[in-house]
Formats: sequence, structure tokens, C-alpha cells
Amino acid sequence: MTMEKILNYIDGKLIKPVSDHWIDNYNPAEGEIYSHIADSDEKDVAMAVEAARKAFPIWSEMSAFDRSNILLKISEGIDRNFEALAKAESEDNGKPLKLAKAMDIPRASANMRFFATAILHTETQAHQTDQQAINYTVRSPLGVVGCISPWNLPLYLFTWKIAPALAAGCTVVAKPSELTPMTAFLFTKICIETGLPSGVLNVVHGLGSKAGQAIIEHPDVVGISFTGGTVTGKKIAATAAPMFKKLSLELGGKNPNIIFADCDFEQAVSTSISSSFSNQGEICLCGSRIIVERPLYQKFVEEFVRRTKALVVGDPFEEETRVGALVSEAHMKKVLSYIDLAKQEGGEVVAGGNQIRLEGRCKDGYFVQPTVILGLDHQCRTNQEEIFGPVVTIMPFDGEEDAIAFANSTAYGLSATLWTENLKRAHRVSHHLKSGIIWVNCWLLRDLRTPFGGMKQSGVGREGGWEALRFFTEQKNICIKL
Ligand code: TXE
Repeated sequence: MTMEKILNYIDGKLIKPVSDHWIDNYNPAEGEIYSHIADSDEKDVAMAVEAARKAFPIWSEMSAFDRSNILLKISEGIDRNFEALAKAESEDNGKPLKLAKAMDIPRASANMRFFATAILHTETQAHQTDQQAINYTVRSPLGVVGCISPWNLPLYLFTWKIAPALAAGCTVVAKPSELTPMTAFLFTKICIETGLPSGVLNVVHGLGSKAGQAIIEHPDVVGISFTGGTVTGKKIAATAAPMFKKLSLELGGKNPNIIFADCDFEQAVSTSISSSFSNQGEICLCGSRIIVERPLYQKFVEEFVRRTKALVVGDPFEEETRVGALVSEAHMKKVLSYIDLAKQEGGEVVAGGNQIRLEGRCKDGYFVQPTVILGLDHQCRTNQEEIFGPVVTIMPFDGEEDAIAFANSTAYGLSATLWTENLKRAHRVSHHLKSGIIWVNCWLLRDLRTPFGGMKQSGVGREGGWEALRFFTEQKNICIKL
């Protein structure tokens, strides 16, 4: 059987990599190769950048209304191909098909629509300097930009980056993760059908260290928007900063989920199950450190563990599956090694803790039981490092000061969740948390207009809404003497 080849999309065409080298693409639920990915290098990136450079004058000077119409048609293309995209997202990543249908694909379409319409409503500023002068500020698209996206929410985060870049008038060279390239490939077919002008979006597939690095290093790529691991983010910053490229980095998290004794217990437990194990815990916003006020601790642990054990780990295509496969064998081994580390650090595994062997189609897939660990302190590595899998720790705390200190005790600062029915406390504690996003009595509730991003080692810059559109533009002030 000949396997599908995931081709690059350069200058409006789907083409092979110059080297004609290919990487195996695994279906993580089966542990089997199911397609081949272009193993692109700097030659492919150079072609993509050249195409983007040529397309820039046309795209950036097109009226916002026309750009908006094209991007809206792409969003309709996502809607038309909903079933195929959801299936591909599940096959590539291992996530339940149900989740891909409920979250990834609708949100990918929403990203395109949101930025397509946002550009119709931008404003510019003017400042009058007494009776002497009038200043006005104009923004213009940055130029050719690089968008590098990860494997956990493949199409969702790919569109989260390219939509504002394209809407702002930039032309793009994008690289999806080599672990989950299929939906971006299908997306490029939608772009061709829709008539997106050639060279406006170019997608180069391949390894981060080769194709990704070549995008970062290319002198004509003037801005980089990256989502991925903190270690990779540091490397990208080290390469791009001396070239004075504009950088937006969305990196890892080790997010606290803070549960006060006065919370709505049912809501806190049920949402905490989602914020711990959705997408197999492979969401940078998952609350992997649960801290519970001592009077509620025992009751919370019992109920949380009971519900964790009831979660169905299974074939991602099955309707009742709540937890699918981890994205790769290497990642599964990393997650399992953290469970071992937790035990060495004195942790008590009270739910899960092991790899699962399923039967049938998924017998060789990368499945790990949802895992709950108790008895660790806040400083241990298990509680400091990002695991990015279905593994949470639960610890007790005493009062607000304790909660804030524990919550802020890691090098990360992406998101935090807070459960309390006390309004003043909700405000007070939120103001002291060193996190870019704080959810009170909810989780993952997103309004695309709000700024999104992390503090500390969770990244620099803010994406979402106007922040993203501003990132992809440069501004100048024009001062006219009256
Ligand atoms: O991600 P990488 P990895 C965290 C999570 C995970 C860890 C490592 O803890 O276990 O990161 O995951 C591209 N120049 N997150 O190694 O390497 C790569 O090809 C340019 C959190 O799989 O960061 C892919 O497209 N690009 C996270 C993208 O970077 C490079 C989501 C992300 O891959 C590159 C994913 C380079 N030198 C992992 N090296 C989140 N914040 O949501 C790699 N890439």
C-alpha cells in the first residue's frame, strides 16, 4: 500500500521537498506509521521565504475587506471539511475524535473568522500637541513572518498563529509540528480551493531542528510567533534576538488549580477532572498541581480519585473514550519517567501510574492511565517541571497566603484556576498570582479578544485579539506642525 505523502505548500503549490527525503508519521493510537512527511531543509525554507517575499506587496496592499473575505472563505472551507479534519486531528495526535470535534476544529474555524472580521474594526490613534502639532500613528504589516506550532492542539494552534498574521497583511512561512502535520496539510488544500493568492501562506513540513531552525535563521523572516516547549523557546530566542526579530513565545506551564473550602464542590471536582486530563493532559493550560484547602482536602481527594478511576481510556474513535493516546512513544516514556520520579521523591500514586495495553486496533498504542499522586512537597521536581501528560499531584494548603506561595512557587506562570464562592477572595488572590491567565470558577473559557500568554518562563508577548494583530504590524508616528 502506498502511503500518503504530506507535501509542502510553497508559492500556491503542493510540492515535494528538494531533498526528496521523508519522515515517518505515526498514528499514536496504533503505534503504526500511516503517512510520510516532507523532511524539509533550508533549501525548501528559502523557496518558501522567497514566495512569501514576492507575495507581500500584493497581500499587504489589498484592502482589509478583500483580505477578510478570503480568510472567511477559508473558515467556511474548514467547516465544510469538518469531519475529515477532526478524523485527521485524532489520528495524528491520539486525542479522542469527540474532543477534536468539540474543540480543535470548531476553534480553528473560529480563529479564522475572528481575525478576518477583527481587521474590519481597527483604529488608529492621534495626539494633538497643544496648538503646535498633530501626531498620528499608523500601523503597517511587518513583512514575512514565521509561525511555528506544536503538536498538542495541531490545527487550533496553527490557525491561532497564521490567522492574525494573514489578517494583519503579513505573508507567512509556517511549520506545524512534525508529530502532527496532517491537518495543516489538509488546510493547505482548502487554501488552494479557496483561491488564497500564491505565496501568501507557505507551509514547510519537517523537523524543528532543521526546517524550523532554518525559518528562525532566515534573514528575511522579520517576526516569529512560536508555541512549544520552554527549552525550544530559549533556543529560538537565542537565535532570533541578535537579529532583532520580533518575537512572541508561548511556552510551557505548571499551572496551579487552587481549591478553597468554600468552593462549589461539584463544579470544582468535575471541572478539575477536565482541567487535569483533557487531551491526555497535553494542554499547556492544564492544572497539573491541584492544591486544596485543608478542611476540604480529604473529601476532594476521595471524590477526585473515584472519578479519575472511572475515566475511560480507549480507542480515540470510540464515542465513550475520554482519554486517548499520548502523542508519541518518546513522549509516553517521558511521562512514565516522571511517574517513576514522583515515586522516588516519596509520592504516593493513588490512581493510575502505568501504561495501558489495549486490545485490537490500539494494541500497540501509547496509552497511559490518568494518574493522581499525593504526598509531595512543592519544591520537588515532579511539582516544578512540566510533565505534559495525564498526571496530577494533589496537596493541602492552609489559608490564602499559603495558596499564593504554593501557586507561585515554579519557574512557570501561564495560567491558574481558582475555586471559591467568596468574591473578595477571588479578586484578592487573583491579583497576587503570577500567571498570565486566571480562571475563577471555570477553566479554558476563552474570549478571543482577551490577551493570551504567560509570565516568567511561560513566555514573552501576548497573543489573542488586538495584541496578536499588533504583534504582526509595525508602527510609526507622523508629527505634523500646525
Ligand atoms: O516541543 P517543541 P516538543 C512542552 C511539553 C513537551 C515539551 C517538549 O512539556 O513535553 O515541550 O515537546 C518546533 N527551531 N510543550 O519537544 O520541540 C517543532 O518542530 C524552530 C508545551 O515536542 O517545543 C514544533 O513545530 N522550531 C507546548 C514546535 O517547535 C523548532 C506544546 C514545538 O516543538 C526548533 C508542545 C528549533 N530549533 C510542547 N525545535 C505548549 N506550550 O503548548 C523544535 N521546533
